[in-house]
Amino acid sequence: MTDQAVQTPATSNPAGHPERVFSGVQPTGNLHLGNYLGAIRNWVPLQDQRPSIFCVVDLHAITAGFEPDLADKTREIAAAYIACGIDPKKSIVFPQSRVSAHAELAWILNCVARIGWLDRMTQFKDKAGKHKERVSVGLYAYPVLMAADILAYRATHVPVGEDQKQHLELARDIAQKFNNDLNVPGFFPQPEPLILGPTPRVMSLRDGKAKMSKSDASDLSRINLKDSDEEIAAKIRKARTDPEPIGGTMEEMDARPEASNLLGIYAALAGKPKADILEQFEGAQFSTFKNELADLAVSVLGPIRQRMAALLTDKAEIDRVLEDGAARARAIAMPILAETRKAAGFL
Ligand code: AQP
Repeated sequence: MTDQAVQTPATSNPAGHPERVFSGVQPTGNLHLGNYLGAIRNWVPLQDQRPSIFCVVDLHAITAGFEPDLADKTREIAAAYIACGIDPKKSIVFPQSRVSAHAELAWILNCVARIGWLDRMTQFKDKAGKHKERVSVGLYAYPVLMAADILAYRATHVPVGEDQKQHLELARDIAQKFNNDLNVPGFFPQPEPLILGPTPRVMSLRDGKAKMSKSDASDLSRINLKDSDEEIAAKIRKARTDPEPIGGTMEEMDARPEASNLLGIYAALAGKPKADILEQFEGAQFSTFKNELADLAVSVLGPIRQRMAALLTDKAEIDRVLEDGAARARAIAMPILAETRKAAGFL
């Protein structure tokens, strides 16, 4: 996957703004295989195609409560980006909170987005659960801040996991409404979601119907990028499956969500279509398949963990990289924010 050219769709950008890639990850909890396969890994080839901006979205991280070691977690995500193959000289890597345009544009866009639009966001419903009145206003407005992250750079291509598709559609609606309401056609381009790879939604190792998530109470549900080789292998061996051997059609496997998820993880790690993996392991017992999957996962994730650990021994260098990225990000976002303020009619 990482060394293949990625076909990206054309985006609606009538004003011909320069094309840019933007994406980010929150510095909350441990980065896991879902973040890697659904997002970060897919960013690597994109940075050779268009100018790319990869943000550590620390303002998003506080929507669910203040993190005690936010700065260290921010450094950890930056180290993960670099360990996974993001080149901070080629791409811009920075913490969201170091570029004030994100928060300022988010306020303007809060006045564009409609309550009815936000009420439809399924991630908010999942995260707020039954106690909607007790969660922060920030959690509710999260997708508007995400729209601001993207539009602050007039980003045209946004590689995300499938779980973020609805937020991307909202960002497109907000961009369109801003352009229409203020009569500035093409001011913001329509950002195009890039949902890439054979496994755009990695599911929990304990429940094939729930997505792999940092906030799942069970650590056995996910493979963390920081897990040791032994932990990775043990979690894969303990992953829930069913008693049947691997086989059947892709449609039949879809009715076996845990089994299908493991095949999907194998396919994504191997950089092959899932149908090929189904054919390769047809008739195999899960005990055999899990050993192969564990070896593959360790061979991909082990070197990433080692690179991350090496990078994190020099915090000052990570801070220098992030500060350099923030300065380059500001140089793009601040003029776009100034134009936005003008379009909105501020003095
Ligand atoms: N399970 C997943 N499969 C595929 N992609 C995933 N992503 C997250 N989980 C999966 C993608 O990772 C990127 C960064 O996500 P984020 O930092 O915004 O956090 P998130 O989506 O909220 O991730 P989590 O693990 O689910 O965190 P919690 O538990 O805190 O909610 C995004 O591109 C996302 O699509």
